[in-house]
This record gives sequence, C-alpha cells and structure tokens, in this order.
Amino acid sequence: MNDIKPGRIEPYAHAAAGWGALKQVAINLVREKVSGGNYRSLLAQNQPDGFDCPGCAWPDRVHTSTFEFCENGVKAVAAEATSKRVPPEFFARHPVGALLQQSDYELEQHGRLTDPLVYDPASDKYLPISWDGAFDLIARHLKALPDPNQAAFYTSGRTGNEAAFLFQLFVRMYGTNNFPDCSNMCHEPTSRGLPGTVGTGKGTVTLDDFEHADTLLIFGQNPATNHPRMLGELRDCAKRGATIVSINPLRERGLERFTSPSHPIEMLTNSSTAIGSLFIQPRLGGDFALIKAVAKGLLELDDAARAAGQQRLLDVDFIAEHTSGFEAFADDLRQQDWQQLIDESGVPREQIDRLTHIYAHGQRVIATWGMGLTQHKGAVATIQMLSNLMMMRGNIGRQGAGLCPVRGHSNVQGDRTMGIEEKPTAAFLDRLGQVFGFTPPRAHGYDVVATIQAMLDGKVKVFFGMGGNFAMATPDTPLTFAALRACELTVHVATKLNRSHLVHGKAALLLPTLGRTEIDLQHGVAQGVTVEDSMSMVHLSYGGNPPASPNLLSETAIVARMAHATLGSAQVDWNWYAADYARIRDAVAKVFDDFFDFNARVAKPGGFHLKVASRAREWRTPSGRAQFLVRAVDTDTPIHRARAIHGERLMTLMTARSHDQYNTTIYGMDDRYRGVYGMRRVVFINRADMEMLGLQTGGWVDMVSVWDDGVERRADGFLLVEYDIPRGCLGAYFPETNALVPLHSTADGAGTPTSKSIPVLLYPVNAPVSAPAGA
Ligand SMILES: Nc1nc2c(c(=O)[nH]1)N[C@H]1C(S)=C(S)[C@@H](COP(=O)(O)OP(=O)(O)OC[C@H]3O[C@@H](n4cnc5c(=O)[nH]c(N)nc54)[C@H](O)[C@@H]3O)O[C@H]1N2
Ligand SMILES: Nc1nc2c(c(=O)[nH]1)N[C@H]1C(S)=C(S)[C@@H](COP(=O)(O)OP(=O)(O)OC[C@H]3O[C@@H](n4cnc5c(=O)[nH]c(N)nc54)[C@H](O)[C@@H]3O)O[C@H]1N2
Ligand SMILES: [Mo]
Repeated sequence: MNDIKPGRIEPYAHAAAGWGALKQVAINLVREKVSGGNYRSLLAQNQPDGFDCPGCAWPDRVHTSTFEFCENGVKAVAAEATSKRVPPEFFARHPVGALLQQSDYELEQHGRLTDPLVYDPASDKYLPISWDGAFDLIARHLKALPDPNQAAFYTSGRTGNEAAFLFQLFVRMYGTNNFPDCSNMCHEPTSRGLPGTVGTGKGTVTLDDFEHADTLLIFGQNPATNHPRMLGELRDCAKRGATIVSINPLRERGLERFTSPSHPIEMLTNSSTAIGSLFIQPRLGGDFALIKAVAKGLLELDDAARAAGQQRLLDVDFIAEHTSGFEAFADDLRQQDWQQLIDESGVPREQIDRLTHIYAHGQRVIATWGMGLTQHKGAVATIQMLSNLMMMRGNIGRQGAGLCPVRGHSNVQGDRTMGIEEKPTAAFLDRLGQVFGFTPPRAHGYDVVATIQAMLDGKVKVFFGMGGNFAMATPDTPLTFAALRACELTVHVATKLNRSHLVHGKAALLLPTLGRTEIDLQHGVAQGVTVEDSMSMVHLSYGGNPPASPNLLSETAIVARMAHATLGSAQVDWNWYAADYARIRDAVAKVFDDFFDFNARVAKPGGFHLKVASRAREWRTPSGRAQFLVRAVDTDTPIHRARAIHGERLMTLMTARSHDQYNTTIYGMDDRYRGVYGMRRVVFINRADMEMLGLQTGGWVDMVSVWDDGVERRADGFLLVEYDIPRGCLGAYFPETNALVPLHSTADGAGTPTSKSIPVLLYPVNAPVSAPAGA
C-alpha cells in the first residue's frame, strides 16, 4: 500500500494526545475518504441524541456539551464511515485464494461490504446471493444437524443489546448454549473472578467516583491508545492532586504526560499534565505476587499501628460488618514468605513498600485494570487478590473508591448482560423459558477455546459469527484455521472484509450489516439500539449516516430472519420484534428485573445506571458477605516449567495492541507513543537480555513457543527493539503473534488464552526478504 513507509524506530518525546493526535485524525479522514456529510457524524459521537462510539467501552460524560475528542474514536468512526466499498464485482475479480495472500491491513482497507455473498467452491469465489437464499441455506444446515450442540454462535462486542437478546433467544430455542464470545479472550477472568469475592462480575464505580478519588491504581492498561477518553479523567484527577500509580512492565506514554485536546489553553500553549506519580514495572504475570505483597505489607503496618495504639489501617468496621473469611486470609498473609513475593513479582522491596504506603494512606482508592491482568494463567486469582486488597480498607461501595475493570468492545458488557453466556445460571434460564414458553437447554456450552477444539474434533459443524474476526483474534492460528476449514458451514455477519471470511467451511456465507453510525430504518422508522458501557450505564444510540449500501440489514433483522427461516414464527414472532426495537426492550424488561421500565428509562438523555449490587454493598455471594479468598502464589506455570528446562534464555512474551489498530483491524503501521513507525513485526526487549543472548538492536529473530505437546508454534521475522521492559520479558503486537499462543494455555477458571505470558525462545535470523511491511 502506498501509505506504508519504510520502518523506523524513534522514541516519542511529546505528551500523549495533543497536536499529534489531531494530525492523525486529519490523516485518517483523508485516508478513508470520508465524505463531507459523514464528517458531521463525528460530532454526534457520544452526544445525547447521537451514537455511541464503536471504539471502546469507556463511559461518556453526557451532561457536558463539549465534544470529547478522541483520536482512536475518530479512527473507529472513520473506518466505518469510509466511502470505499467492496461490491460483488470485487469478489468476481478476486478469488478467495488470491485474497488470502493480502495482509490483514489490505483486506480491511478495501472498504465496506455491500451485498450478501455465498462461497462457490467451483470458482473459489464469493458470489451474490439473495437474503432469503442466505437464510434458507443457514436454516437447512441447522435443521440437518442431529444435535443443536453441533452449532456454535460467536458474538463480538459491538453488537447492541437488542440484537444480542434476540440472538441468544433464537440460539437457545434452537437448542444450545454454545456462545463463544470475544469476552472469553478479554475480561472473562474479571467476570468469573469478582463473583467469588464481591458477588457481581462488574465494576463498582461510575465516572463520578473519579471526581472524588484521591488515589488511582492502573493495572495493565494502555489508555492513551485503548481508552483515550480515560486520560481526560486521569488528567483531572492529577490536576486535583490525586496520586496515580501505573503498574505495567512498560512505562506507557499516556500515563506519563498528556495534552488534553479538549482544553484549548493546553493545546495552544503546548503544555501538558503529568499523570503518573509512580511507575511500578512488575515482570509479566507478576501482578499477583505484587498485590499479595501489598496486602501483606498493609497487614504488617496495621499490626504495628494497633500495637502502638495508633489509628488502624484496616477498615475494621467494614471487615466486621460486610465480609467473611478475613482471619484465614490474614493467617495466610502472615505465613507468606516475603522473598517469594519479591522474586515472583520482579518488584524490589522498596517499591513494594512505597506502593503499600500510598495504598494505606489513600482515603478513596480506585483500582482499574485491563488485559495486563486478565490474559494470564493466574488471572482469576489476581483479580480476586485485588478485591481482597480493596476490601481490606473498605474501598468498595463508597464514593470515590472501587473496582474498575475497563472493558474493551463498546458493548461487550451489555452482550453478556443480555445472555450471551455459555454458562448461564439456572435462574436466568428458568425466567427466559417462562417468559417465552419453552424449555431452554441446560447443559453449559462451548467458549472460544472449547469451540475451536470441538470443531477440530468434528463436534461443531456450523459456525455463525456475529461480527468479529474469529480466525485472527483467537490463539494457535494454524490450528484455528484448520478448525474453521473443517466446518460444514461458516457464516459471518460483518461490516468489512477480514481473514475469517476467507478461512471458511465447506459452505460459507458473508452477510453485510449496518454499523452503529448508520441510520437503521425499520418500516420507515429510525431505530435506536442500546448499549451498556464499562460502568454499567445503559443508553440509546442512533446512527446518523446513510447506510453504506441499500442492501444491508441490521444485525437485529438478520437474527430475526434467520430465526424465522429456522424455527418458524409460531412461538415467537421474530419479525414483529425486529420491526420495532422497543418491543425487544419490553421483552428484556420481562426477563431481567433490573431492566424495569426499560423503554422509559433509556429514553432520558444519558440513559440510566444498571444496578450493580456490590456497588450498593449488597453481596450476592453464597454467604451474603464479601468474601476474602486465600490464594497461593502459583509456581507451577508453563513459564516456570519452561524456565526450569531452558534457564534464562526462556523469555515471556506479551502480545498487545499498537496505537494504529483496533484488535485485528490494522489502521496503519505506526505505534507512535512507543516510537515505532511503518512496521509491526517488532519485538521489545531489555538490553541486558540482548547481550545475554548475543543479539543486537536492529537484529532479526524468529520466535518459537515452548509447549509440551510436540507441536511447533512459531512466528518468524521480528525486528529487535531495545526497550525499558523488565529482564526476561518481551512485547510484540497481536494478531501476528497469535500463532505462538497454545490453544490450551488458558487462565485457570476462565478459559482465557494466556496472550500476555507466552513462553518463547528467540532465534537470530538474517533480515527477512519482505521486511518490514506489516502483517
Ligand atoms: N484504539 C483501540 N482501542 C481499543 C482496542 C484496540 O485494539 N484499539 N481494543 C479494545 C479492547 S477489545 C480491549 S479489551 C481494550 C484493551 O485495552 P488494554 O487493556 O490497554 O490492552 P492491551 O493493548 O492488550 O495492553 C495492555 C497493557 O497491559 C500491559 N501488560 C501486559 N502484560 C502485563 C502484566 O503482566 N502486568 C501488567 N501490570 N501489565 C501488563 C501492557 O504493557 C499494556 O500496557 O481496548 C479496547 N479499545
Ligand atoms: N494475542 C492476543 N490475542 C487477542 C488479544 C490480545 O491482547 N492478544 N485480545 C483479545 C481481545 S481483548 C478481544 S476483545 C478479541 C477481539 O476479537 P473480535 O471481536 O473477534 O475481533 P475484532 O478485531 O474486534 O473484529 C473486527 C471485525 O468486526 C467486524 N465489525 C466491525 N464492526 C461491526 C459491527 O458493527 N457489526 C458486525 N457484525 N461486525 C462488525 C469487522 O468486519 C471487523 O473486521 O481479540 C482477542 N485476541
Ligand atoms: Mo477485548
């Protein structure tokens, strides 16, 4: 592509956001050839009567009228509002085999899909098909399966609540709970971990709490890239004098200095706000030991305070009134060896003590976390240890304090709330069955990893993807490709072309859909969809742009027509629901008590806050109390085992996002804040490790995973970049590195692929011939 320049590495010397971000916005609008009319859509982003930004799940300050500027939100919107199209003629010219040769970047750059397509094996091409023809094909396949559990239904987190609700209803009436979703690869350890401690798998704070917090602990997150609007909040906290600690193997730029594009003075004077007060750089996966160390340190400080007759550092009233299990937890902390915590966290004792001091003296503490905590073997235990720590000082369920998982996809939390869940509770199934008069399947279904294995084993034969890019987002790429190719039928509902559409089953459909920025007309009436952000605010979103093609259907309409074709409409009149989304919301209100008066409440500007019981100090645990959990340091991880064999040559690799990507969608080749330009095949490494391995900056390596099943997993041709990263740790971008993640390397108790702790060895190579142009 002509906008790929030769690669270069050049440390970024400026604050995050600011003019650099504004320039990128202009570049993206031009690159996507966004038409004049669609420019206006940018102004409607996150406004009361506009659309919810399809970028991330960070909430909006709806009451302010200022345009909350966000470079990466603009990229997401521009990508959808692009004037480029991929009509059927494109597919007539390009067989699937040829498209497979293109990079992920090129595939998405072709633009928006315009018409439903069916794969023709004779010509190896996608050909046009009518919508009715497409739904008949799906229905025929689904009806032919001897067991509904031979189909799996994937959801990516952009799908609105209405489509998600109808989707799960259809799939359960069809007869399965096979709901793999992007959440399985993302915040699943949060959703599985928090119920064990505080009873509810969601965050306990709202944006208002950020105005009152005096201490913020940011674990494993890169907000400058992934949640840029969060930086505005952190800026205000920093200006107020709050202490902000970043716990991250990398010192991410946006957590150091930030120039707010929403504040003209800061922009005009080229000034910036320092964000972070303290940077702690644990080794990859070291957070559990670090958090446990802080808990132990806090307990020791409290013991000393009590002995000296000084004010206690534990919130003894909260512990007595609201929790159970504290004594066992404290005993375990007292017996815990200090040196083990220091060794496993990779954080020196002085820094642990500093963090402990900050935490012990913070009056209102918020802990936030992202993928740096969730994509590890011990992720569930880590999140539970973080809840333990927060409970020790009663930092849950009071103003300015709380747990704040920062979700990814803009409606990933809402989709789960609507029942996109492979392990549904009996209570939910009872209610769903009662409201719609059927017997929902009880057996738990497959998550992402189990779906891939089931496809490989011939147990899942039909794969339906509601958005996303299953082939590239999932681990063990060659294995996943083989799994998809073994299917009888693969179906993808998508806005843009991606590799999942090309790695298809024997029969395949590609169904184009409306994006959230587009007007969704049903019987001439514009429909809004609802979404739930990371802080449980539910609000309406109305697209304003004309659809990319007259032949697009909304996701809701696609579900309804597929359901009608498969199950008929005797029991549920699917198309009646899809004709007016308010009818679906009424049904949602019947199934979920917390959605009472749904239509009325969501009509108010800004919507409403969905009740989170733990925020109200209502603990939905078996004991009815918040539960302290004893958790031991895990010294038998794949990393420990591989290091026992390979010694210090064994490296731990994390795979994260560059600044110019949205998950598997590559917008460009730069990672500005980390100083990488024009390339993606780079690996960040500590200088001492390079010396130890006899490697040099500018050298090239292949990476090979260390796993115990005899399968060779490799990713070849990465440029070494010296970086401030702990010894023994590496960083690279996904999806290029997904081939290295073993399918069965997952988080205990959550099944999330361990994409941030992959044991690898490096092998030097000559510069690859095609270097360095991208994916
Ligand atoms: N522009 C843009 N926005 C996005 C996305 C995108 O791709 N592009 N993706 C969306 C989605 S789905 C999600 S889930 C979120 C993801 O947002 P993040 O959670 O920020 O995700 P990552 O880029 O994977 O980076 C995680 C951070 O964790 C750090 N880290 C890695 N391993 C560890 C560890 O062991 N311990 C600690 N403490 N830190 C660690 C990395 O250095 C990095 O700073 O963003 C959402 N928003
Ligand atoms: N190694 C590694 N792997 C990871 C991660 C990691 O950090 N490291 N992160 C994981 C995480 S956190 C996540 S959430 C997953 C993401 O996994 P997915 O959600 O499956 O992937 P995306 O890249 O977000 O999906 C992009 C595609 O969605 C389609 N799309 C965009 N908008 C819409 C829409 O409105 N409707 C429909 N129907 N389709 C749409 C477009 O066709 C686009 O190509 O990846 C995971 N994979
Ligand atoms: Mo995510």
